Amino acid sequence: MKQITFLSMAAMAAVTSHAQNMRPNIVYIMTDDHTAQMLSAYGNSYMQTPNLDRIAQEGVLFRNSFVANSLSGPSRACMLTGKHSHANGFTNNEHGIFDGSQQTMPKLLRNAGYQTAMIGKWHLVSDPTGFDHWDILIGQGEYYNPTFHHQDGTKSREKGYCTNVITDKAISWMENRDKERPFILFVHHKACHRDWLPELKYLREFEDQTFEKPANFWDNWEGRVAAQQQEMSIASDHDMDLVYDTKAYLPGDSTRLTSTYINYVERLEPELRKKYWTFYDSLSCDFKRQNLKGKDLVEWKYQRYMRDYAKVTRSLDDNIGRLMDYLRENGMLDNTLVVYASDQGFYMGEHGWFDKRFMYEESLATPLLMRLPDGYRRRGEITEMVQNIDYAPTFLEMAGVKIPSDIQGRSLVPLLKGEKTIGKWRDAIYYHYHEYPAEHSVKRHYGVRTDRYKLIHFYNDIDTWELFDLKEDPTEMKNVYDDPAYAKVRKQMHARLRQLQKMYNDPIEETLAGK
Ligand code: SGN
Ligand code: CA
Repeated sequence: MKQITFLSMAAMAAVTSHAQNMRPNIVYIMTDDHTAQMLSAYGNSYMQTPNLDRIAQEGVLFRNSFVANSLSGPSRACMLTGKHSHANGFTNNEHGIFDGSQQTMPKLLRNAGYQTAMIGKWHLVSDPTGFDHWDILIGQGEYYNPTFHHQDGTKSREKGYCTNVITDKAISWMENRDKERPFILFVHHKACHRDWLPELKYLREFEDQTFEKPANFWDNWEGRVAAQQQEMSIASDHDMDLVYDTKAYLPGDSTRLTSTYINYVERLEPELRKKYWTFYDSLSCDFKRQNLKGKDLVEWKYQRYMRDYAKVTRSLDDNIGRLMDYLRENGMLDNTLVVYASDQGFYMGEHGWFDKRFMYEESLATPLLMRLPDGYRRRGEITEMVQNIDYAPTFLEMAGVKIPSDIQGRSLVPLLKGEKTIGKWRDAIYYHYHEYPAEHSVKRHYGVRTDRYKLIHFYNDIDTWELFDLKEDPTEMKNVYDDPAYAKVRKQMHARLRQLQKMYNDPIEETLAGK
């Protein structure tokens, strides 16, 4: 009898260790401000991204992938906690300090035996918690020879282009990890954030390309009061700065040489710096000579913006390839979930804008691609609505860790296994943006999006509602909130919004109503 017990325990131990060995590694790659319009797997892209596309070809592409709050720090906090901003406490970049003592997904994975590492842009102000290893950029970080804040408290300037340096660090950490245990590695790039400083080998890339402006570039924001008051317009020199953003300066002008922009470039070694200035000096001279005005000037700014963003994204795609090659060559792909996401989407001229923040489609969305480990059979496009609060429960479930009941996101595992979800998946997502007053002047707002409609309330020093019919008006040019034909939809969407605010425990609408 005793022997049987002994045997069954041994067998159990074997099963457990087998199950443990099957726990996938997770490589979570997140970029900054990379948008689906600049990722060819999404179609209609302004540029080719072959390495990113390969992840989608071999895995899955989420067609309806959204964030809960379209801004860096808040988005990262949602991802780490699986909770909306009001619940994790980090609502905005300006005043937020992430409470690192709270429950996070990396902490739960670490408790379950995972090795945890965070490399690159962190942007949550307090030091990272829950990681065996971290090595982060300070704030937004720098493109050239970026300074890193190391786990031992020291800081040092690392040689190279930021996207390459982050990839090098990620690979080196994987090389030196404990190969007996699963891991989760967060690789957080600075690319493609403003002010789009290219890797020097790509300075001339895309220079022959003319990008076609989106059809709603000259949007006058009629019927959308908050949109009229933003400060993220490409046409406006106040919003998109000629020197900082589009690098049009008077070469040798010393007043220009004191700007933040110059300081970023001065980080380069003298030889590379010379190469940089030679290129942009010549562009600037050409710009002055043309003496552009009105729409011609805006067109010039648009092309500069698109070209530099594309250059930065080109280096990013190269580095995705490099990281994937490492996983492939080391035989890790069968047992690794690779996730590619951005902290939010971005405007590439839609509505005349750059930046993000609004609950309109381009910045509510984020690219989301996954290459799946063995045992997850779904391939191709997934159309269910997913959100960045879903990543935490997904990783926990895949790692065999119980999902705590206070996590607000939903595990994507049923979708990744190819299970039928008809009638079982969410039919609406909730969004809440809090950072106002702040740069780019986007009013505070919250809202609900279903597969067909979107209702948004802008509040604080404004009180306006917007309703869009995404089928009839996919580019959100026509606010139908006051259109009698939509009275019923409006009522239904209000009810759905109240339900979601209740479900997620965000009392904002009641607070505003003075209840
Ligand atoms: C910086 C940028 C803004 C950007 C915010 C937030 N200005 O402040 O354009 O909206 O970051 O971006 S810059 O002059 O510093 O480039 S986020 O992605 O980090 O949330
Ligand atoms: Ca961002």
